[in-house]
Amino acid sequence: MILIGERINAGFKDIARAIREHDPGPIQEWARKQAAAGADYLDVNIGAASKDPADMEWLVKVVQDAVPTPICVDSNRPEVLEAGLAALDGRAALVNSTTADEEKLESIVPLAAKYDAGIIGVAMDQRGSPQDVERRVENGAKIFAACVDAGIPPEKIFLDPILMPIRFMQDQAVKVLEAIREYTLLSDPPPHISVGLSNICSKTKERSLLTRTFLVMAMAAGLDAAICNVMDKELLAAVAAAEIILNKEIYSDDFLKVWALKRSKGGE
Ligand code: THG
Repeated sequence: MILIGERINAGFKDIARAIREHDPGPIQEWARKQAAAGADYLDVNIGAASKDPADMEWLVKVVQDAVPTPICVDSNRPEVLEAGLAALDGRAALVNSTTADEEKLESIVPLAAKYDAGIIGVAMDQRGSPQDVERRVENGAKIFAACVDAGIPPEKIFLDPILMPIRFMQDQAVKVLEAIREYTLLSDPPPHISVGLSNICSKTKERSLLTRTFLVMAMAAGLDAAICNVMDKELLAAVAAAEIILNKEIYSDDFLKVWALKRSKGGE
C-alpha cells in the first residue's frame, strides 16, 4: 500500500494557523511524525488558509526542510499546484488533483507531465461528485486516457472514486468498492487506485473502526493507495495484515514488526 499522510492540511486548526503566521513548527512536527510512522508521501494541502501561490511555495519548502519524504501537492487551483511543484527539490511528487472536467484536464494534467510528477484524478466532473458507479467509472476512464495522452505512464496515474461520509451517504461506500474493481480492469498493469480514507468517518464516533474496516474491504477490491491518518496504529496493523492475507507480503509470526521495520527504513 502507498500511504499518503493526511495531516498537513489547513482543515486542521493548528496547520491553518501555522500557514497564516508562517510558523514552521507544527508543520515540520507533523512532517516528522508522519514520516516516522511510515508515510510514503505527505499530502500538503493549503486549503482555505490561503489562495496565494507564494504560501504553497513556502509550505512545500518547510516540509522539505524537515523530511526527505515525497510530497503530494494538494490544491484545486492550478497556479497553487504549480507553485508547490516548482518548489520541489527533485524528490518524487504527486499532483492532487485533477477531475474529469475539461478545464481541469487541460490545466492540471500538463503540470504533472511538465514536473515529471504522478497525478491523482478524482472522479468528479463539471456536475460535481457522482452518486453512482457508472459515472465514477466513466470519469476515471476519461482522466486515465487524458493522462496517457499527455505522456504520463500508468504507474504514475492514481484514480480516486471519491469516498463519501458514511454517516450522511450510507449507500455510497459499496459503490466506491465496485468502482475500485472496475478501475483495476482499465489497463494492464492497472493504474493506482487511491481514496481520501478519512472522508468515510467524518462526524462519526467509531472513526478508527469504520476507517480500517473499509480500508481492508477496499484493498480486497484493488485499492493500493490512500490519503489517511498514518498515526492510527490499528489502521496500519490492518494494512499489514491485509497485505499478508492478499499474499502481497510474506507471512512470518512477527509480520507486524517486519512490516513496521520495512516502513521505517523507507522500504517498499
Ligand atoms: N481525495 C483526494 N484528496 C483529498 C481527499 C480526497 N484531499 C483531502 C481529503 N480528501 C483527504 N484528507 C483528509 C484529511 C483529514 C480529514 C479528512 C480527510 C479529517 N477531517 C476531520 C473530520 O472530517 O471529521 C476534521 C478535521 C479536524 O479534526 O479538525 O479527519 O477524497 N484525492
